[in-house]
Amino acid sequence: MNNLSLYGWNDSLFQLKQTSQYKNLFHGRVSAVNKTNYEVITENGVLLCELSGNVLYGKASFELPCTGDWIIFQAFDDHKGIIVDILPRKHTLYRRKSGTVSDRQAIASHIDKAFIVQSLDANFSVRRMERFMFQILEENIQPVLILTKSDLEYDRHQVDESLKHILRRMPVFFTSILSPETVIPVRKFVSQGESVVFVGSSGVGKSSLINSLCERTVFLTSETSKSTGKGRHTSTRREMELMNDSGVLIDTPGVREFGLTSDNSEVLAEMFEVSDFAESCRFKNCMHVDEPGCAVVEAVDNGSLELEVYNSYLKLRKESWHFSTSEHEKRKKAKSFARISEEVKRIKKG
Ligand SMILES: Nc1nc2c(ncn2[C@@H]2O[C@H](COP(=O)(O)OP(=O)(O)O)[C@@H](O)[C@H]2O)c(=O)[nH]1
Ligand SMILES: [Mg+2]
Ligand SMILES: [Zn+2]
Repeated sequence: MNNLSLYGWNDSLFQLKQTSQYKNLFHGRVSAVNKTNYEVITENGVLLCELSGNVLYGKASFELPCTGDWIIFQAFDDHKGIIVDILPRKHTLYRRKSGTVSDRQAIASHIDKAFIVQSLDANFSVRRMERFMFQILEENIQPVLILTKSDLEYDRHQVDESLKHILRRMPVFFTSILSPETVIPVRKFVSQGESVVFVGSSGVGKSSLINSLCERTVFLTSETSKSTGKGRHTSTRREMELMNDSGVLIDTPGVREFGLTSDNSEVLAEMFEVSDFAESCRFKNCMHVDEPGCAVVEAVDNGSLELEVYNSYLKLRKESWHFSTSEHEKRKKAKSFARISEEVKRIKKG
C-alpha cells in the first residue's frame, strides 16, 4: 500500500479531480514515461498503463502525460491499467522540443522546487543557470542552485562574484558526495509531499546526489552503470523516487539544449536586475537598447549593471519573443484551419 499524500496528493488536487467526468475512478501519479506505456504509482502499488483512445487522440503531444502528472486510471489487473484522464497541470517544467521553433515538451509537472545542478568544474556556467532559472520562475516553481563536486579545486571567490545577481532569487548549496554532511542541508530543504525536479547536463552528479539524499542506490550513476555494463548514459528516461518519506525527487536525463518556452518579460527584467534601473528610463515603453534617456544602458555604461548580465538579458528576451510569436502564429493558423474545415463541412451538408 502506498500513501499517496507522501507523493504529494492533497486537497487542491482532490478538488481538481472533481472536475473530471471520471472523478469516481482511482488516481495515481506518473513516475516514469516509457516508449509505449507509463509507470503509475497508485495506492495499491505500481501499474503499467497505456492511454485510452480519447486521451491519445484528443490531446496535443505536449499534453500527454509526463513524469509527475496526476492521472485517473482504470485497472485491468494488479499490474496493468489504462489512463482515462489527466488532471489539469500546475507548475510544469517545459522546454522547447529540440529541432522545433515553437513546440513544447513537458519535462515534469506538479513541481514545487527545481534543483539546477552544475558541477564546480568546466560544467559551471552562469549563462546556463540563467536560462533554467527563467524557465523555472515562469512556472512559479522555486529555483534552487546546487553546485556539486565541491571536493574539486575551484575558486570560491570567483564563483561567488559571478553568482551575485542570481542569488537574489535563489538559494545555493555546495555539495560533494564524498562529504555526506554537505548533503544534509539539501535534504532538510525538502519537506514531506514536496516534489523536486533535478535538471542539468549529463555527468554533473544528479543521480549520485539523489542516491546520497535517499541514502541508498536508487538510480544508476555513470560509475555504477559502467560496472554493470549498461553503458554510460543511464538516465534515458525520467524517474521518480521518494526520499525517506519526506519528498519526491525526480531525476531527468541530461538535458543538453534547454530551449525557452517562457514569455514573461517582467520575470526576466527582475531576474537580471534590469527592473532596478528601468523605472528611471525616460520612456515608459523603453526597450533598453538604444533609446535616449535609457537608465539601463546608462547603468551598463557606468558599470552598475554588468555588461555580460545585460547581454544575457537581451539574448534570452530575444529567444523568448521568438518562441511566443511563433507559438502565437501557429495557434492563429490552427484556428483558421479549424474554421475552414467547419465551412467545408457546412458546404457539404448544405
Ligand atoms: N569528485 C566528485 N565526483 C562526483 C560527485 N558527484 C558525482 N560524481 C561523479 O560524477 C560522475 C557522474 O555522476 P552521475 O551521478 O552519473 O551524473 P548525472 O549524469 O548528472 O546523473 C560519476 O562518475 C560520479 O561518481 C562529487 O560530489 N564529487
Ligand atoms: Mg543520471
Ligand atoms: Zn531603458
